[in-house]
Amino acid sequence: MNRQQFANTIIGDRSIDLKKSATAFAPSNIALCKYWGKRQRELNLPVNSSLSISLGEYGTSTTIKVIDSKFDEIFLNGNQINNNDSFAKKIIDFIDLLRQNIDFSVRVNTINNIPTAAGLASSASGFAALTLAINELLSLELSNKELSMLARLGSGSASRSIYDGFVVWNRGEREDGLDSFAEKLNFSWPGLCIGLCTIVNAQKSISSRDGMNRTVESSFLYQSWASQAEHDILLIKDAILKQDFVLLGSTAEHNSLSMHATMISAFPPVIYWTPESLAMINKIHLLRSKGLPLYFTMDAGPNIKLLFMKENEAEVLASFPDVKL
Ligand code: 2P0
Repeated sequence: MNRQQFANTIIGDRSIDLKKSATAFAPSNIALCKYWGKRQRELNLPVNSSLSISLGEYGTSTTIKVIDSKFDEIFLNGNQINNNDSFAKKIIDFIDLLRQNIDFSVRVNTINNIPTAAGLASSASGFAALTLAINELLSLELSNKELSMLARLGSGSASRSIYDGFVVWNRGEREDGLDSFAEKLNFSWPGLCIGLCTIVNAQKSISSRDGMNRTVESSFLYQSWASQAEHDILLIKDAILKQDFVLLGSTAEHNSLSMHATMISAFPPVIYWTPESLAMINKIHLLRSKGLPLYFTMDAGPNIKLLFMKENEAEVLASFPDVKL
């Protein structure tokens, strides 16, 4: 099955009522058990399941408006992007999948309140918000499960940004991808905090997509990564169920470090860390050795996300005054 056939299967024979415009918000998400590697590229089918927490009001707001023009117009944070730019192309390709043979053009306005492409997963919230906005624009009334599968075609991690709270993206087994979707875990953990430490607010040197493909192709550690991820996701679910912060923090940190170790063992290596990232990791470990329950996770970029409990917030802020909560 190709992407168009997959999108058509999800939309099925729903009747389409094209509105003039629609707006949707989707949160960014931070994976506690990471997605790193595809078993099938066309449909963004992952090797391993992943588990994330959504970031509340940090994310993407997307407005999509029908316009009287031959061409789509793509705006990012208020600036028009050339339609030949890879960012605009990905959005237009994605909308093409869902146009359903209706002849219309749109202006897409994407507003991120998180740094784009700095390891804070703006493509996740971006494709999730776009999927939600198109669902509204075409009056499709898709379920969250269906929305997560469509968002997955834009970017794998976008499947998780359809929901708030804790979210699991089940890897699925099927070749057609119809069992690879995200779902919300019905647990809340009000005292759990995520702090964003921006080390570099810049485009990354290698995209997640290229980085993960290279890792799958060339790392001899890749199979161990996949086995560890399937093990870690069970531990993290258990930690959430029991509200066991040390189990959650230690498993998430170990998972992230193992993902980075696997990336570094690709060739050419995929290295997102900078000296500043490593200095911050050392600082976290020093504070932990002195008794502060503080852990971290890192994605495909140099930035660090701190994991801690509300009762330790003052101590964390004293050591990391620039952290964003
Ligand atoms: C994650 N990342 O689970 C992992 C951890 C980055 C590191 O999902 O190729 O942008 O579009 O499916 O979703 C980033 O990868 O990649 C990602 P594609 P995506 O959050």
